[in-house]
Amino acid sequence: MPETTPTPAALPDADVVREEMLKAYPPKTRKKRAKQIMANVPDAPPEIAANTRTVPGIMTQRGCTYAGCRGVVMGPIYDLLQITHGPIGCGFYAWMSRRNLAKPKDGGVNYMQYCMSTDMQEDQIIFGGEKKLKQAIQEAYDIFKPKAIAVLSTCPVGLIGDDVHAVAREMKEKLGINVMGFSCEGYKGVSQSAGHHIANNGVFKNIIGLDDTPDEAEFTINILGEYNIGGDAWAIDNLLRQCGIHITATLSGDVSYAQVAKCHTAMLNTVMCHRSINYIAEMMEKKYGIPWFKVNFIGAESTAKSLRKLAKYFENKKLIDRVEQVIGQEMAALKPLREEVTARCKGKKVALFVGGSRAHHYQDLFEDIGMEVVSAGYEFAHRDDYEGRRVLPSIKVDADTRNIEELHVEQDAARFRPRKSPEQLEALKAGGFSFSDYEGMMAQMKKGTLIIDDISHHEIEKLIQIYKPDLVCSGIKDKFVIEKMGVPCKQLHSYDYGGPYAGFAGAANFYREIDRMLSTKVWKFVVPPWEKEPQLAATLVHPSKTNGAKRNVESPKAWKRNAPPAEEMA
Ligand code: CFM
Repeated sequence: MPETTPTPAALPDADVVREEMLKAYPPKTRKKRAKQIMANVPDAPPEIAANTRTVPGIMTQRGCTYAGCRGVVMGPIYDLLQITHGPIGCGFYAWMSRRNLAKPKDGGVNYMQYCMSTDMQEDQIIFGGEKKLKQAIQEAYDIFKPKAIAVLSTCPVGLIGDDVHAVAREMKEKLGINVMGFSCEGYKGVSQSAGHHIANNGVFKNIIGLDDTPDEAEFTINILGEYNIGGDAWAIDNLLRQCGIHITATLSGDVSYAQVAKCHTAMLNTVMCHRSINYIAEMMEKKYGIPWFKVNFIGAESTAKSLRKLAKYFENKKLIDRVEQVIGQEMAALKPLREEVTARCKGKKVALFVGGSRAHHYQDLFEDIGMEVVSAGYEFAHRDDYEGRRVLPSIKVDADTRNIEELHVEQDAARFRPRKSPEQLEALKAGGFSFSDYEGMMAQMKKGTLIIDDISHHEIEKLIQIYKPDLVCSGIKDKFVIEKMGVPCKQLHSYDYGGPYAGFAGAANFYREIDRMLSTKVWKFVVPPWEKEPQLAATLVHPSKTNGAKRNVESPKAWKRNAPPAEEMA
């Protein structure tokens, strides 16, 4: 995007909005948040403080390390029996609370329907839980006879020092199946992101490479970082089948243990969610010689782009023609709906605050129907997801990241097999192909849009007052606050029970959904509770200046009155 890209006319000045957001905070919080709220410059993305500790009390959307490991990456491997070692609450919250769907193939079992936990009690917290863990593994084995068992640790496990790895080794020996431990205690990192990394390490060490039998297909790929939320992986699979491309494994969405074990035999790794799985892509490249590149199957235009990239990689005329034919058919079928929805949605404003990749991916879907992204941010992504992978060497390793093991990976003497010759790779690169790269969210967003990392409730409220977006995309923790302010909120984690939204078929679902949400008249009838009832608001005053806390009582509608009018901010 050229430097001269104009700031969209309707956008308030991002720097002014930023000041407005920050001014309510106490000095320390203000200083920290100032590094996480940025006016975007697409050609020279500013450095953003991402993947740092959340300020306590700001009402973050983030989850914990255990959630990232157990819930996100491991959970969807449907026939891997997974036991949460910890009190029952953590296990319960990883039980079908994320909409990752699975249909086991060939009569396979599906353990995702179960919630298995050691249900630690006070006794184990005081005297240790290893004995109970062994019993649980034995019991699970006796009942289910699974191919493999994973043990996922929650906070108390690390605090009391249970050695889940020693227990796993012992039970592996005893039962003769793969038993693996994960030290993914909730506190291990600043968010679920640390859990992704721990899961990637565990899957790479303990599962990938166990079966060297390749799938019999001409073009085999893995989709890394696609979790089949609302059936997205199925939509992608259908599309790729039409083109003649075979998926060896989708990590991790509707995937079996056996598929993961042989995924190193594929000819290519494509990466959807860079944040959660770039580690596996990198490690597989080093060990097995599989190249990877970034794709995005969210949005019709980006799906077409990703398909073309795939066809180009395989350098096969028949495949290239087939892909063009599929794109042509699908785009033509989508056209009437896309035009109809665009006519109503064009120019409407949207803000997205989701996870570590969707806040970026879904911008393409909104672009399909002419909507304008005014602000976006991730919950827990790292600087490379904002600014692009070229900043990787300059990311400081702090105490929190040092906590997580970095695997030392080397070429596999017997199984390293470059999928392309150096000449072929060079020719592809010369043709504009980029391998092992992700340019990040900021390069794609317009100049002067507002980037907010780990957004707080206060900032969301300010954002809505100032930008008056027509739609916000977020998660369950914010959804109802946003909707009580009279703005529709689309959950982009669970999809609000909808989906799939991937591929061309998914794009059609999304266009319809957004059109409905923006066209309904209900939002103007919403009167938020704080307009009906008086609100108490406290102001911090330095103790030397007062004998007690100063208290302001805001009248109804005060929050609205106190907000600067949008025109002033423009
Ligand atoms: Fe990747 Fe995800 Fe996401 Fe993520 Fe997630 Fe998710 Fe997400 Mo919720 S792996 S970073 S930890 S795409 S659960 S399927 S929707 S926050 S944007």
